[in-house]
Amino acid sequence: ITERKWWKDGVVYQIYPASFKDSNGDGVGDLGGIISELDYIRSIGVNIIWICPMYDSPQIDMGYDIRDYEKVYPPYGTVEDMETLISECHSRGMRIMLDLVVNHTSDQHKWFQESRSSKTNPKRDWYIWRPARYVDGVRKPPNNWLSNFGGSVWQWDEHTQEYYLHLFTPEQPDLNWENEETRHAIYKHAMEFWLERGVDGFRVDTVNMYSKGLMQDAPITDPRSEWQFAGMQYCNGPRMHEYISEMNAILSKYDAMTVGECPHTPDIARVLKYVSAREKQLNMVFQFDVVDIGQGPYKFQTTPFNWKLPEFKAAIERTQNLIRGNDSWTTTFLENHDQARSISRFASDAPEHRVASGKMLALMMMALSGTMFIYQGQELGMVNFPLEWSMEEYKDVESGNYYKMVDQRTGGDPAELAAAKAALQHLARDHARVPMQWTAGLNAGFSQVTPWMRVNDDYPVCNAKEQQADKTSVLAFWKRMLQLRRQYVDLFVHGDFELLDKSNLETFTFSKTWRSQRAVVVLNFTGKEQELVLHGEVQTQKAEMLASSLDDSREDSLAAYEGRVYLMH
Ligand code: TEU
Repeated sequence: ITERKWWKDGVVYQIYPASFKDSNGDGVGDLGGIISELDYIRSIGVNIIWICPMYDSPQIDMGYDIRDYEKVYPPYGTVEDMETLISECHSRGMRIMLDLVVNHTSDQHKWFQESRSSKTNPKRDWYIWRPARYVDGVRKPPNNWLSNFGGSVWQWDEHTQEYYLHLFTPEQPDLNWENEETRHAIYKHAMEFWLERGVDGFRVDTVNMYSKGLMQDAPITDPRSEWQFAGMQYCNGPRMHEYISEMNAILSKYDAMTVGECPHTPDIARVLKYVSAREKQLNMVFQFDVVDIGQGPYKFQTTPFNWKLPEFKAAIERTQNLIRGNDSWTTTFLENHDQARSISRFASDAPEHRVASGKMLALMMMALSGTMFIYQGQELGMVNFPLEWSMEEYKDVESGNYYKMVDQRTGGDPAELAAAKAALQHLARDHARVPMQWTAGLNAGFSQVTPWMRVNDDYPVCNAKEQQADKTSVLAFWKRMLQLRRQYVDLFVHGDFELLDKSNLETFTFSKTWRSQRAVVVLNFTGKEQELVLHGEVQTQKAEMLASSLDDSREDSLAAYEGRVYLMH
């Protein structure tokens, strides 16, 4: 029996500072805006907030390029404002997590400025520098790795005539974790500085990328490109667990919660090394099985809705089964700042289905085990912005780079560019980053002035103010679902998951079991009525409906995008 740590039953609300609420009239969200809406957040029924990077940064990758760990990005506020935010959370009985981004820094961080100044600088080894290779007299980087945002992971530095490694943009050089002094500086400045100020935990960015191993060439999966996908090379390197144990020793002194981002790790045994309590590494991880669905090998090289429901179910099953018979823990989430909106991706954002889809997905999440994470606006059923919006509205470096790459590679082929745009409309990170929709008023109540990203067109029909006053809203339904989750915490947060209709293409049925308690969830993932079947042995039991996502549920069939949960007796 595993210990019930405080974070297990937690519901986390993720905040994107730039797009949550602008309190000082500059078109960008800020800490004052977050503080002013803490009561709103608490009213949903969540008890932990996670805020995306609010550190000082040149914002090449929206704050995931940190210039100074101990300073706040001035448009967001100051360290004093952070102290206020922390105490305002605590006085409401809520906890607060920050984003810990320590695989890389900004190229404007003073550590990197020193490191690049000369080959003999004491901080040279704090980053990953390598000499060039020469092939037929032509200068080449040390290997063929493709960066997460396109191009090589190596950037040539004229001044010292070497390459440095950047798994993300060239403005995000990777720190050298092999250097012990570097690691201790990271712990002190990025972790302890904030733990001392009372933060309750961290979402640990790209946690499995610190140890790079031998950095050998990746296999060729895209013959058209010089740079190859290398996630399997740079994730989960040989010293990973040693580094995380070291971090854990500090974090556990503060009883801090950790959730690590763990991409490219299909092997469950490997995931367990991170999340099994006895390993003393991380409390839980985000795996990408569910949110990667429908993405091409290069994310946007795909067509929208090319996947089938059984893939989605299998992905959920994999992350749910992580806790089965283990001392490990898991997470449940469908959205974050790197993902397009879940209604648009997994159900339907057509005006006639948006509300039903949002409620159905809320009901599903309510019943899944693990710590739950909700992304700002998900509680309102916010959806992707439309295809008609021009490329100008996409601000994310990943989206822009991809579109440029297609443009260059195809010589501006209109059909190729249209396909790229369609993929971006479906999958781009920008959809999560448009302003939060507070009211039907000016700029959706986000700001008094024109916001840094355009407000989605649907704010008059999808905003917090109107949903707070409407008992049939997506928001009202989320509140009900979070109450139900608390009421049956053993069953829904800790219970065992079992998939009951593996290959059905229209519905998703699963059961949750905790000792003698059992619930069955049925979800219709189509816009058509479906027959109601409670699969498996549960058919012989008496089913009591605990909730439906529709107000007028029919006895024997599920309406379009309806979800229900039954308690079995
Ligand atoms: O993302 C890391 C990551 O694994 C990426 O592959 C991510 O999936 C990306 O969004 C691809 O679309 C984290 C942050 O969440 C992200 O916002 C940052 O851009 C990135 O690290 C670099 O710090």
